[in-house]
Amino acid sequence: MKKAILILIIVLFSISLAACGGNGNDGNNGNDVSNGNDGSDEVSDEPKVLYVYTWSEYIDPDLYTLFEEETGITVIEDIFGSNEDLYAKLVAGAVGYDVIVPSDYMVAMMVEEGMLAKLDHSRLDNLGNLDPTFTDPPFDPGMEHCLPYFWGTTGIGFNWEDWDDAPNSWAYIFDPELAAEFSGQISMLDDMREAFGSALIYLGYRAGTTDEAELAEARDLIIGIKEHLYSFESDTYEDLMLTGETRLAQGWSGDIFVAQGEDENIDYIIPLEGAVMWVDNLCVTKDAGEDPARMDMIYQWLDFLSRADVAAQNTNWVWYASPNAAAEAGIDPEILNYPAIYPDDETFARLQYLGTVGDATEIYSRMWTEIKSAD
Ligand code: N2P
Repeated sequence: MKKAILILIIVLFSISLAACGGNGNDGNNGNDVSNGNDGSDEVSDEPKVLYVYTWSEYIDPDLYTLFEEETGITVIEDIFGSNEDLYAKLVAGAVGYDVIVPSDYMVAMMVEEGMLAKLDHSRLDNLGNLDPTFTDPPFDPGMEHCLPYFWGTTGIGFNWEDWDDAPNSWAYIFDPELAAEFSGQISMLDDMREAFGSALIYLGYRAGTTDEAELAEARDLIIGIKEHLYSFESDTYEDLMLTGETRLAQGWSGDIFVAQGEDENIDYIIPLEGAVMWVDNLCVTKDAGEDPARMDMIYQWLDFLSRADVAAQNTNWVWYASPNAAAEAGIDPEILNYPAIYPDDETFARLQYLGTVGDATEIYSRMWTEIKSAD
């Protein structure tokens, strides 16, 4: 990872970081996944359970087993499909989740709203493994609340059976004439900020704009191609590509590369117009932070994931780029040298963070509903 480029990333994020604010999200019903731990010091025979709330297929499942063998702690995973789903669930009162995995802009929102616990760095032995470029992010200065987990981009998944040259433009999804060629066989992420982000980039606007007219243009663009979509889908879109039900997908780099492992014709491209990049983070919920017994398990989990061998194994399974510098020696060279995973300078210059949008979240939410309900 070239330093100048990474500094550029941070600067770009800083620019896109607008004032944080509530997003007026209604949320869904609260959920209590409490592990019944009362935080007392009494020795207990109760099984030790850690609850994580994360994205689908975002960890090598063998690592849950290894962690349990080493510590006796069982990890129970619950899945969300977007940062907004995660936020809504917590705001609605869900308690019991220990570690959550929000992206950059959502970390900033959650910090602003006091939803995250602070980390005691003295309890994390492996912090030195992290690439310094990721240890003072603008969305969480000094990693006060979260540790970086993986980073990646949002581009286009495609199947080489359909192409002589790769579909290197968002036009293949957003231009109605081009999209008609794969009518009914295109998926977009069921993710408000990501859907708008790619559409805005195609239109030449900032992925995290707060301008209502620009957002309306992006909304109309998506509504204009909606008839050609198979679905909005974030958790299983790579499976739809594998079964051939979809031929093009707006998607996240690693998910599509994992599908490529099962079908070599599937590939991923960062379009010429540019793309969104994100950093996902391991954060601790406020309620977990108030329980010393839960925090004991959480520090073990965060430190385990930050170990060089564990981070390398994890990257080799998920195919997302790791912020763990010490892991590089153990990462498959094919991944390290893959430009769509570790982009070159020229590609990096075309990437942007979504950034927080403050009160404009309400505009996004309203227009996202309009997109979803359009015929
Ligand atoms: C993994 C999803 C990656 C999360 N399946 C994108 N922020």
